[in-house]
Amino acid sequence: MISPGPGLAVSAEVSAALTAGRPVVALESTLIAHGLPRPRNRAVAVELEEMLRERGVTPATVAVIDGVPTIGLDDATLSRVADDPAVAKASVRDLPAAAALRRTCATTVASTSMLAARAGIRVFATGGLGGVHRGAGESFDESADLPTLGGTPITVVSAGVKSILDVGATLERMETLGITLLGWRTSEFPGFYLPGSGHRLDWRVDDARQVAGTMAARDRLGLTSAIVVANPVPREQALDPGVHDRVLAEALRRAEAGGLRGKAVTPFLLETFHTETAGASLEVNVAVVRSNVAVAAEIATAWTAG
Ligand code: PSU
Ligand code: MN
Repeated sequence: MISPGPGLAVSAEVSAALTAGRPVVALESTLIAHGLPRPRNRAVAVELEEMLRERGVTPATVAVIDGVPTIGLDDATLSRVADDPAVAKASVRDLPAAAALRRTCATTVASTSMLAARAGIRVFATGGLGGVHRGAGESFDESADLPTLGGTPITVVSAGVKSILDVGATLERMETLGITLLGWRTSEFPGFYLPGSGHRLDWRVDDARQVAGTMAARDRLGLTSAIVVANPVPREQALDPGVHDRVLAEALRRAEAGGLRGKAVTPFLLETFHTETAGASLEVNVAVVRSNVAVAAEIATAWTAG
């Protein structure tokens, strides 16, 4: 029997699926509210949920609605999160204040993982994880996604970490934090907009049953850390590497010149990519998330099949 932790609202649909042991995949809302431009963002949010339903999987989009961490949004709430520019970005540390002040917030990989795990959900699909930013040795800018995943027993499907980050440093931190890292049909860590990052992976899996087996073994060992399944963007849908490198340099220069700090950095870099590539990076970002949702559906199905 699933008993969601207190302080959560779990939709009837998600709650019924969990209780019956049917597959459920969590989806985050920061990607929707702050990672993709309006109005495309709402269409993508709806499409991702439909993709899961077509595969017999219950979608559980997570957000904070009027202060209440909510697992599984109805159409009106999903539209509100996508459409309202006042919706804030909430990591784990923001949840208590958002609850007390009854704010509506989008949840990051960190807060979505923590809330989904608390509701009994085992699999989550996103685009790319947050990680260690370039220049973090000075700025100390490391996403709260990493330490949260170090202590949250969920399986996250992502296309690696966003290439705007220091990928090598992020991999080192994932090692330190005990996050299990599996390459999905690859031995190279993916580069979000690009299929590869040049960094090798220790573990490769080729089907969802191997991931479910890894999850079961993790549980038997009493570990409470996340498993990250790194799924490269399909090669034919990736960004042109030359365009990628040029735009990345420009985006980093603008972030530096603008003195950007804190949680504004990642949305700024992503938006600069979308404008500077005339929407090409946006299409890649959407392709990345679709591909991750498809893999997450397979994993959630394999997990419930036992
Ligand atoms: N993946 C995407 N687009 C996004 C994000 C991930 O394709 O916008 C979001 C996630 O919510 C992730 C956040 O948790 O970016 C990281 O933000 P920060 O670096 O401030 O922790
Ligand atoms: Mn940061």
